[in-house]
Amino acid sequence: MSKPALLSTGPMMPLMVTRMEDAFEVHWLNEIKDRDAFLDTVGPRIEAICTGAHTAVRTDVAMLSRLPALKVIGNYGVGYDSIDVPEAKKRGVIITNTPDVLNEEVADTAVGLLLMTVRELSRAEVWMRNGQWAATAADYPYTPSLRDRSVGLVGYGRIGKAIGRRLEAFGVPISYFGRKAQADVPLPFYDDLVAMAEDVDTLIAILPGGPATQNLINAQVLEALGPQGVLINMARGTVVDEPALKTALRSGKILAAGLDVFWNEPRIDPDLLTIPNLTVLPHVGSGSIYTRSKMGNLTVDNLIAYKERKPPMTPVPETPFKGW
Ligand code: 8YV
Repeated sequence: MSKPALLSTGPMMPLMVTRMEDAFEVHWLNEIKDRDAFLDTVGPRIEAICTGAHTAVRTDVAMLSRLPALKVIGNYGVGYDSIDVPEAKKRGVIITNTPDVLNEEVADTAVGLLLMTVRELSRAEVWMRNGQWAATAADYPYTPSLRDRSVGLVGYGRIGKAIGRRLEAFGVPISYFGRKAQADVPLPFYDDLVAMAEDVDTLIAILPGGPATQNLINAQVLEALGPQGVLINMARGTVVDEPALKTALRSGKILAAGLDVFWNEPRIDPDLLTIPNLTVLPHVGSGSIYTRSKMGNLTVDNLIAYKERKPPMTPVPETPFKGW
């Protein structure tokens, strides 16, 4: 049986490469010099795409219109904002993602970043490595604390709930922001983000990226969060107005921020790295060997389901499976 043609928009982890090359004729976009010529000649045969936020390639109208035989997109990650969903849907393409398998890992990282930011853990380590402990024989300056804080979760989906469970164990009260209140959730709910930012002093963003949430956390929200305010972003860079955040951090409008995600990853605004009250991580939320293996296998399982004309495990809600 001939192998269907698959386009990978960038490099993937070895276990995915092995399984994909076994089942498909794989073309690696990152290795193709003349993409235009490739899309002209091979594009019409491509039936599957494997993509992920780390490839920084948009599966947009320009790309989709060159792939008339496309049936399935396997997104390595839960967030699929790099894909033009309405266009894929219009073309009858099923999008799959990797929900649930990363919830606990991302929640662990979120709480880690929160503690790093509030208790200045990376700054304290740098201070010690630079010999300042030995030189000064002084305590590292006392830091802000998680004690007496209250957290507003910007997004209360599966990962938001996993973060909430952890914060409960930390004795930190939580509220949540969303479009509508969720049944059986006894927490304070806000559909007005400025109002929630006024009532809490810590925001954790964990909601989908894309046009609907672009710059949701803007100057007004940061102002409402106030001078003791801490912002943690585990979602997508696009949900935070980055220039407004820089101004708020530099002017003391908020106390500190911790970012795992940025505009223009991986070539982020270098000016961000000069801001001392900003803690940064290179988009490592789900980046453990354990969790990435589960995500990688689920991504390929979905693609192979197409090859075998079986139902995909995890199609996204916008493109429900109705047959191949
Ligand atoms: C991955 C993510 O970094 O799941 C997501 O949406 O952002 C991450 O877990 C990314 O998908 C890798 O491409």
